[in-house]
Amino acid sequence: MKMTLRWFGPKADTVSLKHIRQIPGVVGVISTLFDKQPGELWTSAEVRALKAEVEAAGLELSGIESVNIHDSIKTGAAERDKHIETYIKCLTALGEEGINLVCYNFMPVFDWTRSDLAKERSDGSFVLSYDQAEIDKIDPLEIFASIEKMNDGHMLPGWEPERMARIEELFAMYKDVDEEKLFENLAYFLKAIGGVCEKYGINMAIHPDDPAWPVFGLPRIVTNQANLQRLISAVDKPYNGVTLCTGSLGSNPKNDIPAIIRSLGSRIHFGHVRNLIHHREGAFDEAAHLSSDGSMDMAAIMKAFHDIGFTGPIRPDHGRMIWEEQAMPGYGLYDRALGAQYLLGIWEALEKYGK
Ligand code: DNO
Repeated sequence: MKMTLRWFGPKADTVSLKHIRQIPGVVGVISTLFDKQPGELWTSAEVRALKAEVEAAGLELSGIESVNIHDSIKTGAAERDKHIETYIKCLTALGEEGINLVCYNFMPVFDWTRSDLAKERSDGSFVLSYDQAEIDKIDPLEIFASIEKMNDGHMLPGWEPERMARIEELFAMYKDVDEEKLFENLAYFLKAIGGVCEKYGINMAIHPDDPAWPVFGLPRIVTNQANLQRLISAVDKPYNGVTLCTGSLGSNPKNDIPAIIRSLGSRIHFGHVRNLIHHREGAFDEAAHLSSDGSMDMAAIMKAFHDIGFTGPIRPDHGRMIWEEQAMPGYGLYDRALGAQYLLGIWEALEKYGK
C-alpha cells in the first residue's frame, strides 16, 4: 500500500504540495486537470506539466481522479463513439507519461450528493452529512443552487458551474436510461477502451455511487458487492477495476466492506478510506477516520486490504473541517493528515504483527 492525498492542483486547492510532503508516510498525490470538462481533450504536455510540478515537490503523481466521462457515453447517445475516441486520447496522454491509475465514476447527472456540507458536531468540527429526508425536500433542478449556497465559494469536484448551468438538459438526457441501459453503456465503454489500457498498463478504477442508492430517481449501478462483481465479470480483464471507497459503499450499512474487499481482491486498484456515523436508514454524517468516532471498523477494513496483498494507492478520504481551516468541504489538510497517520499506524501494526 502506498499512502497518498488527493490534490486538486495549484489553482483549485487550498492545500499545497509542500504541506502534503510534510505529512509523514505520504508519498504521492492523486490529482487531475481540474479545469477540464467531461469530453475535453487532455494533452501530453498538460499531463507532463502536472507530473513535473508534483515531482518537483518530492512527491509522486500516483494516479488521476478523475478523467470524467461525457454524458453521451453514460446515456449511449449517438455521439458517444466520438467521445470515447477523445477519452482514449486522454488515456494515451496519461499512458505516455507513465500514469497508470484512473479513477472515474458512472453516476448520472450528479457526482456525490450531500444535504449539508458543514454540519457542526459537538466538538466544534464541521462535517459533510446526508439525510434522505432533506434531499427529498429539494427539487432536483434546484440541488445545484443549494449546494452552491453551502460551499462557501469553494469549487466542489463533480459540481462544476458549467454542469449546473445545464441541469435541465442533463436530466432530459437520462430520461430513458434505466439501470440495465446504464450498465450496458458502462460495459460498452470499458470494452472500447481496453486496447489503450492494455497498451499502457492503465488500471481503470470505477468509483462507487455516493450515496449507494438512487437519488432523484436517477439510476445507480455501483452500490454493492453483487453489482461490483457483475461489473468486473462483464469485462473480465485486470484493467477493469474498482476504487474501493469505504464511505460511499458504507453509506449503506448492509454493505460488508471487508467482505467486499476480499471478494474483489486484485481488481481493487485504489482505496478511499474514511468513516461515517449512521443515524437511521438514509441518514449519516461523515466522521473522523478513527473507528470509535463513527460506525465503521477501520482496523477490519485495513486488515482486509492487507490480506489481499494490496499494493496500490490509498488515500484518506473526506476529513472534518477542524482548527478553523478554510478549505474545500471534505478536503482540508488537517483532518486528512490525521487520517493518513491513523491508517498508516494500523498498516504498520498489520505489517509487523498481522500475519
Ligand atoms: C468526492 C469524490 C468523488 C469522486 C468521483 C470519482 O469526494 O470521492 O467526487 O472523486 O466520483 O470520479
